[in-house]
Amino acid sequence: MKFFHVADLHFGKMLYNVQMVENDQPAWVEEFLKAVDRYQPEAVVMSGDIYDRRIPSPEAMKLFGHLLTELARRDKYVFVIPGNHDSDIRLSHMNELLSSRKIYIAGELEKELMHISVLDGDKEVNFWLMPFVFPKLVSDPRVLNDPEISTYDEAARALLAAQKLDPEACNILLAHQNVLANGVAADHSASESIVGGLGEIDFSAFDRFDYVALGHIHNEQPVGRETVRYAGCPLYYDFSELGRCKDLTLVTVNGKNDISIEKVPIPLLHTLKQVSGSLEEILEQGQTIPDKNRYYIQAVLRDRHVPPRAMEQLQAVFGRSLVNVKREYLPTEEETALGIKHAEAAGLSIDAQFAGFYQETQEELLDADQEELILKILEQQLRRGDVFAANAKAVPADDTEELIEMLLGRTEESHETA
Ligand SMILES: [Mn+2]
Repeated sequence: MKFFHVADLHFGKMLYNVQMVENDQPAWVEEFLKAVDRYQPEAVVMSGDIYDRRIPSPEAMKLFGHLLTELARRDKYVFVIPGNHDSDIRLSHMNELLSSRKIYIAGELEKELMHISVLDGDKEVNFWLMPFVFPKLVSDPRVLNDPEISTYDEAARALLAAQKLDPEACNILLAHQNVLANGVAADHSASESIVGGLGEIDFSAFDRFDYVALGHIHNEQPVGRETVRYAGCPLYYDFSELGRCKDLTLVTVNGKNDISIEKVPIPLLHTLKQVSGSLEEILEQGQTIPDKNRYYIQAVLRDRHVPPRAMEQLQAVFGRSLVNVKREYLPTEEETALGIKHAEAAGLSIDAQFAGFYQETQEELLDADQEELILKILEQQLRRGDVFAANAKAVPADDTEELIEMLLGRTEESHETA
C-alpha cells in the first residue's frame, strides 16, 4: 500500500503580511489532490499542526474541510493527529462521524492510542495516532497515572510501551514531537516556534514502529533512520527555509521490512527569493528578476545608514512580491571592539526589537494595546534612566503585573511549547 505523509500544514499561517490561506494554501491543496489522483495512495497521513492556531480562522477551517471532503470523495483513508498548534478537541470533535468515511482524527490523549488497521492484501498495516504529548499529559491519572514521568522522552516511551502492538503486522506511528538522533537535533527552520532543547525525544523511542510519520520540525528530513522522518511544512513559511525541498513524501509499504520512500514534486504558487546588499545593489538586482510575482521576496539591506525613501524605492521595483525588508548591517571590527551591539548598530529601537522578538516567538504581531503597554514600560524605564545602563533594573512591579496579566489573558489559548 501507498500513503502520502504530510505535516505542519499550518492553514491560516501568515508569511509576514501575506495571508497564505488566501492563495498559496488553497493552491497547494489543489496540487496535492492532483498528486493523490496521479499516485493513487490508499491513505493520507497528516502529522499535526493542521492549523496555525488553536482557534483557526474561518478560511483555514473551510480549507481543511475541503481537503477532507475531497479525500473522502476519493475514498481514501485519512489519519490526522493534533500538533502543538492545534486544539485537540476542536480538531477531532466530529471524529466519530467522520470515521464512517475512513477519516480518523485523534483528539484528547487516552491511555490506548487510536489505531486503525488497514488490510493490504492479506497483511495488516496498523496506523497508530499519537497526539502531541507532553510529560504532564501522559503522567496524568486519566492516562498513565505515573508521577515519575518527567521528561518528554520518558513520556513517549511509557505511552508507547503501553500500546499492544502486533509485532507481526506493519506498524506506522503518527507523532508530532521534537525528535533527535543520539543527541543530534534535527535541522530546524525558524518558522516552528520551538524552544531549543525543549521536548526532546530520541528516535530510539520508536524502535517498535516500522515507519514513523513525524510532524513539528518544518524541514523535511529523516531522523536516525530513513523510516523515522519529518515530512516538513508544505509551503515556505519562513525565509530560513530558502532552498529547502517542499516535495511530497510518498511512502510505499511492501511488507514489514520493506518500506520505500519517494519524493514527489509539487508545484507551488510562490517560492522564496532573497536579495541583499546596499539599497543601490538591491534595486539593480530587482531589475533583472523576471516574473517577480512567482516569488515572495525579502530584501536584506546592508547599508550603514539606510538612504531616504528606501521603502518607496524598493516597492517601486519589487511591487507586491516584496514581503519583508530586513536590515542587516554588519558592524566593522572596530565597531564590534567598541562594544556596539548588533541591533543598536542596525538602528532598531528597543520597542522595535521587542516587537520583532514577540512576532518571532508568538507568531503574531503586537496589537495596539500591547504596543502601548510596551511603550509605557519603556518610558518609565527611560525616566529612571536605566534602560541603557549595563545593570538595567527590573521593570517596575505594577507594569510587570499588568503586562503578565495581559499576556496571560491573551495566551490562555496558545499552545504548550510557545
Ligand atoms: Mn508546526
